[in-house]
Amino acid sequence: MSGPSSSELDALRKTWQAAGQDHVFTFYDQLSALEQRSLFDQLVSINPSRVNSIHSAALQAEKDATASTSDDISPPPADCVGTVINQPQQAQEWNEIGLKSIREGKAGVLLMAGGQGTRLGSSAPKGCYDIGLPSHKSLFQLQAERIKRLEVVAGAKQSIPWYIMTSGPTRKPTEDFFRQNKYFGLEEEQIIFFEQGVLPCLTDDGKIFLDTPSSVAVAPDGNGGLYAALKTPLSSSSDRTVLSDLSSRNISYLHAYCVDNCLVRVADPVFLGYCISRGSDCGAKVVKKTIPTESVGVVAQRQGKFSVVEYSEISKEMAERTESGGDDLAFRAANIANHFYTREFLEEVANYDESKMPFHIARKKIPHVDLKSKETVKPSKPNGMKLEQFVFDVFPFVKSFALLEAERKEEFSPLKNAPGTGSDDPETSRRDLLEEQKKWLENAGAQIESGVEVELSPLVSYAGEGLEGVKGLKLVKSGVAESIEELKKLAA
Ligand code: UD2
Repeated sequence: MSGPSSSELDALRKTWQAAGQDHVFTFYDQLSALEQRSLFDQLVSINPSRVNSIHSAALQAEKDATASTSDDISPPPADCVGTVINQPQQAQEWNEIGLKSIREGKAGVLLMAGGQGTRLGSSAPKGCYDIGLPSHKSLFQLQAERIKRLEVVAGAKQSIPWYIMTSGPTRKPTEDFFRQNKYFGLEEEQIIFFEQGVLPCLTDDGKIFLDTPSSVAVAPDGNGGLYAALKTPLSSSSDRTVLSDLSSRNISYLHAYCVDNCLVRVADPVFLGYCISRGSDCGAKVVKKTIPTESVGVVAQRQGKFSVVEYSEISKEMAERTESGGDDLAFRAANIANHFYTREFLEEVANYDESKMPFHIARKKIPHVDLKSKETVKPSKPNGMKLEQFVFDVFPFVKSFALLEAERKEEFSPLKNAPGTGSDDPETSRRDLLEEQKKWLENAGAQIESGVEVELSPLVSYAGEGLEGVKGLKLVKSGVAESIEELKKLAA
């Protein structure tokens, strides 16, 4: 591999000097030819003055957020809020509309799986995680099987496309995992991997970190990187993008969700149907905030525009306020990163200037090379920042917003923390999934002996349907059922 010419190198150095970031060349002359090439290529792919602008804008946005007052914030207007809680008839109507969109091949799924899951303490992509179910299925497998089942339930003529957003650190292991597991029974062509961008990690005063003498430390640009990634070629050898693929498949509606929720109803027909019936261009599914002090962001309005408001941004009085005539909190729409989009809306947003949506600062522990000693430093407390866009920061630009309230126990149990933490960890995920399936079986008329643990494959039931055959069964053995016949074998 040939190294860069001296004129190429000079031109690059000048660009980085002009941006005040040329310390990234500190070790350049000591590197092997291969390392020099690799650093050169990485630096060519980064625009240091763009990084400086993003850094200044993010600092400004942080200041503005601190200065903003809670007077600007109001609960979502009642006319855009729907609920499935205790509304089975209504949910059924929306379900039919959603199933029709799936049957007609108009619905697709967008998975945000570019995060690194550092809190979980696993280096593999979060979707590969085994939450300890009897079947040991990974989160990716549960989601794939729900898609497969839904195609059957809807009587779909074509498969539901599944767009999976990865990032530099997660792309290869994610693709390898799917290949090794034969795409969990889905067609290879229905799964489309794409990659979000990365941004350099910065010191508090905006200097780019090196993570080795020959590479800049980078991190994914946040789940809001989704929008720019929609128009990025899927690979270096193709012009195809997510947007062009959506258009060629004639997909009109998308359900987007986070990888780490074991209860997620992928391509949820009820949510799709609700948003479609309202003619909305974007929607959010939320769950009820349990108590006023719960640390979750809520969907609300800021100066009349939809937004996610952090718990720290609303006063105690606002957090405790209830809706007139009821006990429900006025600010209760807890965000679970579960969104609906029309394709037209995504096409519009993907072409926004990047400064239209803010970059947020995440202060983190960033391992790096010390420029003087050349030693690797592994900090024990935050020493710098990652810059991220948030997926919900498009809400202010939505023309017709739809908010759907779902039952937390049925739809949301996120995996955020390491085993044994006691909340949002693998044990709570496992517990909540098995508990939900137990309820489906009991609702269908089965009895489950105390201490017996039955896991139902998503291929048997997507959301409690299709269990007519279990009526009257007394389940006395623990196990995994991949079919109703297997379930019957667990009965007395
Ligand atoms: C997210 C939401 C939060 C709440 C919570 C519920 C955002 C910004 N915050 O918080 O409001 O709904 O989830 O679980 O949406 N991801 C990427 N690329 C990235 C970073 C993250 O694809 O660069 C994905 C990640 O793989 C995951 C999702 O986004 O599927 C949420 O990421 P997270 O766990 O970092 O977000 P969290 O818990 O801070």
